[in-house]
Amino acid sequence: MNQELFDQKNILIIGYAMTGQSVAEFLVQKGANVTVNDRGNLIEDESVDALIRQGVKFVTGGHPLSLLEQPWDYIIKNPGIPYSIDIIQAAKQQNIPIYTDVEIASWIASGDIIGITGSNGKTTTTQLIYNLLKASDQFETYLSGNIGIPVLSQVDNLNPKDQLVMELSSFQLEGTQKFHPHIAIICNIYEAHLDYHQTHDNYIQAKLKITQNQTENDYLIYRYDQGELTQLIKESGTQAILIPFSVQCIDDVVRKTGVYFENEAIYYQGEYVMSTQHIQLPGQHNLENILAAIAVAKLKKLDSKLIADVINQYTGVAHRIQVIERVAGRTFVNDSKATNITATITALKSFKEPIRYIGGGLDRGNGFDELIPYTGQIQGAYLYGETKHKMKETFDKLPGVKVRLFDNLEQATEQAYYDAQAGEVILLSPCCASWDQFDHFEQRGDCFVKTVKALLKQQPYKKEN
Ligand code: UMA
Repeated sequence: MNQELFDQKNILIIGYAMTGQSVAEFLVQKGANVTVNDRGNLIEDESVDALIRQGVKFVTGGHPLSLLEQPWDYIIKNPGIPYSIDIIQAAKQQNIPIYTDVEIASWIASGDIIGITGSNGKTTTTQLIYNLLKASDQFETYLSGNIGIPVLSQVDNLNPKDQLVMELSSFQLEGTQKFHPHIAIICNIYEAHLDYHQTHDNYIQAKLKITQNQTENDYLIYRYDQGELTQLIKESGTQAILIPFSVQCIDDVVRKTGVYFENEAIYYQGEYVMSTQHIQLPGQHNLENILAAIAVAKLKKLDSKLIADVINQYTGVAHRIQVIERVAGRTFVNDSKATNITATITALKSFKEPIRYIGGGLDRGNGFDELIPYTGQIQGAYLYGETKHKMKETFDKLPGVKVRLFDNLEQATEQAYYDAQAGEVILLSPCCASWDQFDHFEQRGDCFVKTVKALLKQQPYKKEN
């Protein structure tokens, strides 16, 4: 490792939380002089005391511009903080380099980086790739990134033959300069995170950074069925070998170079890999995630039998169209990770049964009418959070859908629980970020699961219902 990148360097970490903590712990080990700055107070965080004992300084409760009067070698920014905040803008003007943990990791990581991005499905795809590679005895495999494991907590473990599987958000990719995955995957691109990136084009450019440093010895796996993405990849000038995946558009290009679904089976460059008969994940979107993961497994020369075993065993990611209970003919589904319209459309498309829909959350300024074509099965809408009135405007346009408003998720879940009939799906797929009432979507999903389980205990359904 290039110790001189860190040793005795003056480094300012902006934004603590999981990422900032891992960056501070990493840098302390490498001999850097570290200061952490967060707008929060970090009072109850035990990790702060441990780092203070190791010489890390903390400036909390805001982002004073006076911090920039010190001679920083560079800043490492938490991906959750937008580039638009004053201190980042001021640092840019002073030409202080600003990096993310993903960029730092790419300077020093041994082994192959497999980077996965996309608007939806990237967590499932990342998990599948990790499970597949982990099942092989050819190399060690590590998991990291947006999935909830900061990458700098992993890089010191890596040897040259190892595989580092990284879920990458647009927040993490924006601002990368040297980041260079050997295999990159773009699951799909839809409109998302406009509040962070300001324009759709900025968002797309951030996503495409995943391939900016790839060479003709690297691979880019991407969704072929999405014409816009195929076009963007052509225009990006990527040097990587292209591997398209496709469920719908099976042509000569895909058959020769890609991975695809045909006749209830999955094929890789013309070779049969597995039947789809025993796959447990629901929906076409999951089939696409599986195709992308199989492309990686095949590039890593995994045996088709092993691939089929791993894929067939997999039942899904927590909080992502996750069936949490099937009771008295009712199916309770936690899709708390659906923080945007496309993700909720995907959830609505995954079921054929009538749906009790629970949604709402942080208001990012968008409307919800794009949901309308996918709402045919919705019997009742149980809305809460900042967006409940805006969502009501959309659901009021649907004949026969009873719309009710609540103060919080518990109340909305309770009413949906009482109204649900046998044969129905009770779906939390909020279509909004959680931050108006929760710290993160996991907390929101846990709240839903807890409420459902408590109701099942206290007010079990009568047999005849
Ligand atoms: N903060 C400031 N100033 C600001 C804004 C925030 O100081 O103006 C501080 C907050 O007080 C907080 C920290 O910055 O202390 C940000 O907290 P966080 O929870 O966002 O950060 P982490 O725990 O480090 O989580 C981040 C990712 N969060 C985001 O990108 C918003 C996690 O992705 C990721 O798992 C983790 O790093 C490890 O890599 C979460 C996410 O929601 C799951 N990602 C978005 C998504 O998937 O849509 C992109």
